[in-house]
Amino acid sequence: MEYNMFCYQCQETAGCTGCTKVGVCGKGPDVAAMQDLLVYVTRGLSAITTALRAQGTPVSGEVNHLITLNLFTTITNANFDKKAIEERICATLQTRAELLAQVKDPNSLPEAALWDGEGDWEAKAKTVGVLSTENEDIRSLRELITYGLKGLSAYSKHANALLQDDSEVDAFLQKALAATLDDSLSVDDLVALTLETGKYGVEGMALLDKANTTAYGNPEITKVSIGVGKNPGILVSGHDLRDLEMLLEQTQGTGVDVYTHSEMLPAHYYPAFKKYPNFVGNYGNAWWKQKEEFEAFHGPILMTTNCIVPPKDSYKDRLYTTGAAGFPGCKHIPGGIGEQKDFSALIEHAKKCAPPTELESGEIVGGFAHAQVLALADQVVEAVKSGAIKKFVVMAGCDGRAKRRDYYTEFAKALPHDTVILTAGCAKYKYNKLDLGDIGGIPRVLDAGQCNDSYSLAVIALKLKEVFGLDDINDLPIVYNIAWYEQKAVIVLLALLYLGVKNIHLGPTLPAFLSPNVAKVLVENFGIAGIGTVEDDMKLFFGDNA
Ligand code: SF4
Ligand code: SF3
Repeated sequence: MEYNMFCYQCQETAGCTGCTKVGVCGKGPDVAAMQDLLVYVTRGLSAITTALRAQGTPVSGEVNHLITLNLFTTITNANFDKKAIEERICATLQTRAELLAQVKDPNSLPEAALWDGEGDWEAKAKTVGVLSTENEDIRSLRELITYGLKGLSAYSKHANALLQDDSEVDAFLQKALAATLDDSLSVDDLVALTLETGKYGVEGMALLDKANTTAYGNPEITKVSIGVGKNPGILVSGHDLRDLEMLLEQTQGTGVDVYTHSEMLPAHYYPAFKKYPNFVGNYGNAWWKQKEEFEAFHGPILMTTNCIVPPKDSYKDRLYTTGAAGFPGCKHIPGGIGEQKDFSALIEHAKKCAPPTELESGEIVGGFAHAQVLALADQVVEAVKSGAIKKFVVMAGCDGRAKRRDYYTEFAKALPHDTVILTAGCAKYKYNKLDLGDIGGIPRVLDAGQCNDSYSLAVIALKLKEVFGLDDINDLPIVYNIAWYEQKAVIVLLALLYLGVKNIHLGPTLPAFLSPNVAKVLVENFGIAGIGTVEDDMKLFFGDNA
């Protein structure tokens, strides 16, 4: 059967099987085709860079950055701009041609490394998308690896923006991406590569953690206002802290305030951002509430990365993109790694806008990344030893539109009072405004930061394992009930599997890209499971204590 498109990379994929007419996210078949083609040429370029490294020829940082930015561009809700994606394909083909000339044995390269860009791109895209791999298990593993690498590339890109690189992570990312073209690899080979992807997921997150904390200090306990001030404002969303920093610098003394939305909330936890008097607070909730919240904000909005919801006409002229993000008809602010971006257009725009309409008032508390939690380690360990805290529940990940996600709010409410939620990512908006109280001064929701900061949760778990003298991370009083939506959650999942974490519950639905056999491998080896009703899951996790 001929489909208009085929994409099943996110949790909201149509019918839990695949978007075939148009994306539930709003991605049209033309954009989906160019994303498929961009992934294809990037796989080809990665085969070339991998061959170059094998023959001892170094690969430049610029090429590594091009590859990570390409993958990041194809993450769910990052870029809907066909023209921008076509430009990235052109740049990739050009770089590829230059590097191909240096490969000693080009005959060993796959077709993706040799395709010269001639002919009808849409027709070509139809032959290289997800369904071009016929065996469903190989396809499933190739896509699982690719989505993990997309998540990894997002983390690398944010570290690169802060001038930090890890050439080993880049080399692995490209080797693994090239391996998704290799027909000689078996299911077992690809399962091993999936776990290795998790290993580099940990490395990539560690790199970003180092980049963020070196540049902005260690996140610390912070109360963040969720109300509004009287000045016009600029709302910043996505995950890129460097963009936020440049915007804060440029708005000083202009009378324009800056607010965070969704995944930018954790920026308030960093000491370096506290010095800006116009950095007012967080406005609204998770990404999928954009339509009503962006309308009510009145001022310009800067999308630094995913998640963009296709904007309503009422505020489309106020929506700006930068970096990997893009939307046709919205102004894109240019600027590469190490370059100053010019946000004066947003600032002038903001001056003509009304101040935001207040949606909420009060404060939320966060800043429990690893350094802050480890500073409280004595208190936490004492609470565990005394039985005041019986369990930690990792509820990190993504939020989304699906009604089924109300489960997470109800689950948080139903948790026994001697449990503490560890979170990161926009999943937190399902319960971070509930009054869940504290245990001896330790809040019952400990927010480590963005999805990027899930690394902190691993560091905290490993530290507790050491403090309690345990051999197995699974002997800790920690359960995992993770909500996923897009590909950054995939790399977090693979990273946790690599660290040996078992029995992770993943919801609200299991990924459509897991074939029955691949799902079976994950269930049998790692105890991965979905979610049930709140009542059943309470019994499952807490038994008689529920
Ligand atoms: Fe569908 Fe998700 Fe792909 Fe969008 S990203 S087309 S919603 S599977
Ligand atoms: Fe959210 Fe898109 Fe995944 Fe960064 S903003 S967690 S969904």
